[in-house]
Amino acid sequence: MNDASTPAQAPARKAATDLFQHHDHFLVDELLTEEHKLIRDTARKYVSKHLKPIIEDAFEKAEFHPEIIPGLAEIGAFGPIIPQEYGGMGLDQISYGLIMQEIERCDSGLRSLCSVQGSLVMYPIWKYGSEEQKKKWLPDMAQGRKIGCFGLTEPNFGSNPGGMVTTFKDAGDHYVLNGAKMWISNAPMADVAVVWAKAENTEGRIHGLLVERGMEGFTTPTTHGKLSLRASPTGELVFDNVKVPKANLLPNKSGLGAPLGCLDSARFGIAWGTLGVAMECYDTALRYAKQRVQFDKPIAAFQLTQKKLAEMITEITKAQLLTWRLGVLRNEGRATTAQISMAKRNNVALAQNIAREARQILGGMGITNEYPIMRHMMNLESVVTYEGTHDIHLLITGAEVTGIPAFK
Ligand code: TGC
Ligand code: FAD
Repeated sequence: MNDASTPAQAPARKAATDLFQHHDHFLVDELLTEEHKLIRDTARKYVSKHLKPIIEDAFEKAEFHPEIIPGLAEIGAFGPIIPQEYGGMGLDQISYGLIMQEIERCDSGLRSLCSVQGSLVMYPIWKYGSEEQKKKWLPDMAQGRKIGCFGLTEPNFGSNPGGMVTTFKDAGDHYVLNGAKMWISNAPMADVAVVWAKAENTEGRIHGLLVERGMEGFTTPTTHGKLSLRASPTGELVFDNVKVPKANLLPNKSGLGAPLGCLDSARFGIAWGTLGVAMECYDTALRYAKQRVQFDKPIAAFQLTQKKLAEMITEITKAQLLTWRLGVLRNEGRATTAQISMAKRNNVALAQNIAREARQILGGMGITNEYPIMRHMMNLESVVTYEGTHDIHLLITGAEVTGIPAFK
């Protein structure tokens, strides 16, 4: 795929690697503080200089490049909202969202790395962990010296995690953990897994356990053959009588609400991230359409191309406002799970639609890795499924507006 050569008459790929142009149709930037803009622009420059040049190769070879980890830590990608006393940056929710927007502008798999590390591992340790657990893990994770993963999904329990069959039992001075998790981002390289399991001695109440690489009976086989999110390592977590020290149980919250609380934070990051994908695909298509000539005119001059572009920027603008408002509500501690669901669902679907239309504008070039669009399309097939599928988020909204949950 890397050998694909650009035909002489097609616009050069340079457009796709330049820094993103602002298409700020409703002056949404004015809603951001100077600090927000600085954080976003720093992330944007890092992504453009260090991530965009390696991503097509990493995706094609299904390889993760560990050398990007220190740079990601430097721009605050790992747990940006974690307080400084634990090594985080103590940023607000909008800053967190903007960093995810810039990273996912490059690739959803790279944003996955950061979502899992920050929202699904550091967040539960910070919110539900003991002081010792926070001190042991958070500073190293903020710097990317330790990588985490989050084990909720099981082979037979995806959308319905409450049915999980992974269990642990009290064995005196430790717990014994048995079961398996599937589809776990970062699993093959993680130093620690936040694992959700039912306690046998409390009628199956769900708890979080910190399971560390090297514990006897704990393995993390890699999942192969993914045609989506190829730059993000995925694996299983297998527990065969793993002895977990009692000090590794997250003591301050239990029940299904504990993992679902982490998902609120990660889904919020996805809402921002997929906005970045939509912006990148729109930007790529707009530049291409202005340069590509057919019937003696740039294709941007044809009404049907303009319809596509006009609809894209309209949807992006609406989503920017929705997502910014959600950030304000989260900063105020007022955002609900249903609001987060609506934003995650809306923004993933709009990114899918925009990517599909953008690919059409690029004609045949749209299917090559000379441009990022087809890769984004493939990635979005994971993003629309993980962290709650498109339909589960619809049902969460439906339950909120009717008061009647329709999941079961
Ligand atoms: P339900 O009865 O609604 O709730 C059970 C208990 O949880 C409480 N709760 C919450 N608490 C805190 N935050 C939230 N967001 C909460 N939502 C619910 C609720 O109050 C209740 O508490 P209690 O005390 O009454 O017991 O639960 P349900 O079993 O009916 O399920 C509802 C449903 C379907 C919405 C939920 O199970 C769900 O969201 N399913 C989707 C599963 C999912 O999103 N999995 C994601 C796995 S992780 C992942 O994909 C990572 S990908 C990362 C990457 O690579 O980027
Ligand atoms: P299912 O739950 O079997 O759903 C299949 C279909 O049935 C979907 O269309 C769904 O919407 C529909 N459906 C299910 N229930 C209902 C209902 N009540 N009403 C109507 N329709 C319904 N999980 C983790 O724990 N940690 C991770 O790090 C992680 N990373 C992932 C990375 C990737 C690349 C992928 C693909 C998944 C990852 N997941 C992770 C798992 C992910 O969260 C699940 O795939 C997701 O929750 C859906 O579960 P499932 O695949 O079992 O699908």
